[in-house]
Amino acid sequence: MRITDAKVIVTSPGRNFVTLKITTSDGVTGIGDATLNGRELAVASYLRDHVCPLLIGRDPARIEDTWQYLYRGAYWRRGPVTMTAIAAVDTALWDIKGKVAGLPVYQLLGGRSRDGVTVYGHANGETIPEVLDEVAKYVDLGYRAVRVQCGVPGLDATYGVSGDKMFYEPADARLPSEATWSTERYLRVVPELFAAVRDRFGYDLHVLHDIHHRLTPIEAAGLGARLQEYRPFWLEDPVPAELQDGFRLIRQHTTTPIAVGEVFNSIWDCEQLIREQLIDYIRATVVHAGGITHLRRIFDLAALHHVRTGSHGATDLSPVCMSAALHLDIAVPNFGIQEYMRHTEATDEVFPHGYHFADGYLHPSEEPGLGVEIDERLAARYPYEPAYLPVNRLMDGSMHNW
Ligand code: CS2
Ligand code: MG
Repeated sequence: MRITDAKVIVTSPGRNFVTLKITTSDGVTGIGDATLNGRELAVASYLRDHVCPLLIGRDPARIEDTWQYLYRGAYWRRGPVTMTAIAAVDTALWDIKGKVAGLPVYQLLGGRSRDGVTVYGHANGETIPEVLDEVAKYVDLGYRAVRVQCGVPGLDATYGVSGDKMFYEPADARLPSEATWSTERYLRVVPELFAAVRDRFGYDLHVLHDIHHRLTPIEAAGLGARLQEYRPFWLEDPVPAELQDGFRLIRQHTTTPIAVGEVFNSIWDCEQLIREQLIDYIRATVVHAGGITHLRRIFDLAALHHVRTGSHGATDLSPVCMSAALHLDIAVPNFGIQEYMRHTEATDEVFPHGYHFADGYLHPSEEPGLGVEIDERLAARYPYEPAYLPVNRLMDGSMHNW
């Protein structure tokens, strides 16, 4: 069996997705998510212009060798574009391997370690009462875990709060929209939010919150200590994580669990964080961290250091990524939780898949491979539309982190 075709499909059923489709001489096909929100065409070009030509004629069964060939062969290693492109190839090859073996991919990863993949939904609102009503909807749907995000009085917009409650799409404009940020106002609201959630829903529900890279380590330390009584399941991305040492400062002041890593693209982005147990959950994903092959290495390193998985699962990661993530989630020994921002009906129609939600869990497809396909005819109806993530400025106009 040889790879005979590798093509990139860019489609925008409500938001942009990039998908790699690999076809073999036996007619078996595999797909991989290559979506990088706000920089989609960079990955599409990296694949079309620099990777796909190298795949033709290769043995699709040689997943590890292809991974090493693309990683080492690039010379310029790592980075979100390169690792998202490699991830798409890797994911597509695992899809093919599962189809050829006649097994769902998780069976090739050691089989089930659990009955289902615990997921969390996103409750958000401009005000705390609005958030509480959204939490109630997720509890009614059977979720065991909910992320809570609310508006900050005096700020027009903030991360995680959107008009559409079920489908959060941050890439909201053809040029980056500009939001204003105030750490002081934010730090006043979050403890009130947690107190209200615990007061109404008690302590059996897992409650998560995403700080989205906006604090300094000492600010995050203070917030973690302040929230301790409300037992957050995790505080996510408390600070930008280029400085892995910075998390030592947070750890000195609070036992509130920390999750980080959705923007990471290789094991080296988190090696110190994991080795020194500076975090409790690693959020790296199949689509941005080099695919199933590399993400499994990250998860295995995490397992050695008491760190659990908590993969990113936002709307801008396609159902192809979610399908692949669930095969890892159901198999790894140190699974923590899986983010599950639902996709729109239009997206689900373009990417028919076999995973399903029941009783607070997502269940991977039992079909051979990943259990997801792309309807190319339907995909062609949704041409690419430029869309950028917002940027954040402080009240004085200084650039901050969105
Ligand atoms: C967020 C994402 O889901 C999350 O935890 O951090 O919504 C993130 O903002 C987007 O994936 C960026 O494209
Ligand atoms: Mg996040």
